[in-house]
Amino acid sequence: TGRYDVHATEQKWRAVWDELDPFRADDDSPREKRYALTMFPYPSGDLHMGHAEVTALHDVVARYWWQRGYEVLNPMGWDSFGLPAENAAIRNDAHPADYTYGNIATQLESFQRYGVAVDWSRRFNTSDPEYYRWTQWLFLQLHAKGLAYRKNSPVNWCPNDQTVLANEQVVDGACERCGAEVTKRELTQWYFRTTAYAQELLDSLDDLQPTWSDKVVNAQRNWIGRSEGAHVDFVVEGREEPLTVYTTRPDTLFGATFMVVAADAPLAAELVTEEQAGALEDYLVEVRKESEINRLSTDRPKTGVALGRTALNPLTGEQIPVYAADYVLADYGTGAIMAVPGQDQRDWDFAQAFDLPVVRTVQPPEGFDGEAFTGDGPAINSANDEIDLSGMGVAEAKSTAIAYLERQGLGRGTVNFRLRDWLLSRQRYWGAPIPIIHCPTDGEVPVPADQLPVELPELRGADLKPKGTSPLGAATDWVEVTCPTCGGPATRDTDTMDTFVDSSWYFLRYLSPHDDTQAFDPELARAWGPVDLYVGGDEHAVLHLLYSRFFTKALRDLGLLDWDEPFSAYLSQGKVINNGRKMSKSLGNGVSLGDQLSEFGVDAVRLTLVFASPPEDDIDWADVSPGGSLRFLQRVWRLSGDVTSAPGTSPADGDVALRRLTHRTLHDAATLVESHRFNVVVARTMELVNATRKTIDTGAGPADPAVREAVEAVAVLLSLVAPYTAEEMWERLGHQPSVARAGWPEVDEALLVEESVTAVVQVQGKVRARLEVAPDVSEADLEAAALADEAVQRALEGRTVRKVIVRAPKLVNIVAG
Ligand code: ANZ
Repeated sequence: TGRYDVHATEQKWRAVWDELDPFRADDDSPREKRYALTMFPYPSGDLHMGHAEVTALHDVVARYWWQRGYEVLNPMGWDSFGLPAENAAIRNDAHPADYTYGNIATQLESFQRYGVAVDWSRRFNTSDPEYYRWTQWLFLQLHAKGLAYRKNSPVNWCPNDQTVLANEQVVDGACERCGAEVTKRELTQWYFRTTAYAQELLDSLDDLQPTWSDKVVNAQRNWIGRSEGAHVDFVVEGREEPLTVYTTRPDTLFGATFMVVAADAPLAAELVTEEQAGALEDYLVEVRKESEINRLSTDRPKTGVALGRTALNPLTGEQIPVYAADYVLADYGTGAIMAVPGQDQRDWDFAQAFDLPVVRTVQPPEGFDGEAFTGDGPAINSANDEIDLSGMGVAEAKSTAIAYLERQGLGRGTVNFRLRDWLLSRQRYWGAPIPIIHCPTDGEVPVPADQLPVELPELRGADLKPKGTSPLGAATDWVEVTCPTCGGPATRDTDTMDTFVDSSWYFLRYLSPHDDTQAFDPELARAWGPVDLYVGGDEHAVLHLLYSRFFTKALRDLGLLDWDEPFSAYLSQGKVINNGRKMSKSLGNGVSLGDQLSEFGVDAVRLTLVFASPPEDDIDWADVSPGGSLRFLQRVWRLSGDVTSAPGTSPADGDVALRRLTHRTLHDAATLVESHRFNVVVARTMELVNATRKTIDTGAGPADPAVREAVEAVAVLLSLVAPYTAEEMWERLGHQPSVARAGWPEVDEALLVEESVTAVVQVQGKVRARLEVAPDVSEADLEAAALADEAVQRALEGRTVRKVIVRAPKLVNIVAG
């Protein structure tokens, strides 16, 4: 009867939901709390398929938690500082806020149309002064603890965006954002001391491993990059200070035939002799053009310059030459290495290029015809009068060498991390200003808390053009201030913060988004946090997750938070692709979310995204059928119109087979949602729909109370995935909205039990009967049933039962004599 008008249904329920606000999270609720979070969007245009996917998947869990009786916090806001808005402002002679807030309005409308289960009362934008006031405040807390500091060092520089980049933002030597090749520049910049937490950031990954994907955990592990090795001191001829190197292979010290210093480290300039100074200078010009990845690459010809000095290998007693080269990085380890060409391929290549000796200190296996041998094997050529490593494997030789070096005062065992401090200052406009005042007398002076936020000065259009220094510098009225300490003339810091700072704590702001007395309420953080499930993309596996983890630990140590980790579980969703390729403008294979929604409706698109694959996998839009999803939704909608029993009818006397399937489906769906197998939940719901249709058409009929029970279960199951259709069904079934808060139907355990199993009854070892019994039959009942069976009684005629062995529910063995 009637026709399912998808778009009219959407209109209708949006209005009802606006009124009911079913997903408003109540801080004072007595229910158990759950915090569900998706990575907040960046406002670049309208929503796309990626947003549709992540929110559809995430909604399954948030909505499920509501149905299970939790109080659920599922907030959303906008990560609204950043370069695209600034570039648009330059192009259009506008203000970045125009682009930003225009797109936010568009996206908000689209999210509401999409029916996400969000508490909209908590939304905020990171570019709102009410928000970045607290970003600045948190920066100052870290600054006070020595966790934010300034230093001068070579930094990654994007020549296109004209700003520095954190190491994490350089991908294969290119700017993560625009793809331009990244170069190095010497600059004074702000850093967060992430390295202070390197070990803890690594250790806590063990606890996260079960609820985070291996892929993400491993990416974080590699990024932190812990290695164990030693610092070894080499005496340099004509210099008082030793030249200290970091090595992970102190066992190979006998094979160190030369040394290499990073060409761009101050050390190189300091060590170089007058004769070689010019050569080093020329070489440096070349080096500055190279990206880090290129520099470390093994398959690149080795270049370098002799510094004109030698150092003493403490184990061989040989004087070995010292070079400067670009394959050693200035900011890793000590910026200098002992080169062991026999065991390290880059050193091997350098030795070949510069005609330097190779001494193997590990015996390669027989038949080895490679160059450097990096594997394990017995030590060779590794003995002098005081230490003999001969024959030891790498691990033993390492610890023996370290112990010796420590005894002799020549070195010490150390742990090293690849993780660098987080470079956070940017020379761009559209970010949170760094709340520091530079005073000629008092140095770095924090802006007093009661003067926060330091709001951005009004700049627009061409004012924002990248010029290598921050555009904020041009706002002289804004820059020139009086020092809060001495009252003398001073200047504001003109850099803004990396937008990753904004997103490192946003999950805390949702707890009390309108609080103008504090960044977040520690009580509420205790009540709601940490985030129970975080859903987002793999592209943030390193940057955002690591930075948020750092912030959480730092805030804990500041006494502001009592969690150790921000995200208890992390689900990384796959991408939506098309025809096997990432959607992109240049390939012309983009799929417009708006078009899909207009053609098939919200629910069909959501259902398609959830049903297509396990959430971690990519979805190829060419392989799925939103039309099929829509037809399915029409079928379930018709089911709800077919039910003729009254609401509240007891299902007790209903068709047992259908009842069993309903309860089994509800039971399994719960486990499936909890293990994030959302696509299977949909498949199981489809089975239930088919069985219900059959019961109506060719079985017990539409009046059977089991039919109502089944269709109501379908409505609740679909409320996780297709909220509009579920709501419409619920109304047609005679209920008040909202089905989203109807509650998960109670599962009757008795209906989960398999109907019966066959028990075999033996008398004197011979099978005499087979009984259909309940799977949970007691031993006593099974024995009684066996003894009462006619065939068994016949077999026992004239004998006495001596012993009955019962193995419920499968076997009864009767011994008689
Ligand atoms: C001698 C040696 C012999 C090394 C050998 C390796 C193999 P990870 O594991 O990444 O920490 N190294 C140290 N500082 C460096 C720098 N600033 N730039 C480039 N390379 C550097 O690697 C540590 C190893 O990388 C160190 O151990 C050092 O080379 C090199 F058979 O020392 B090794």
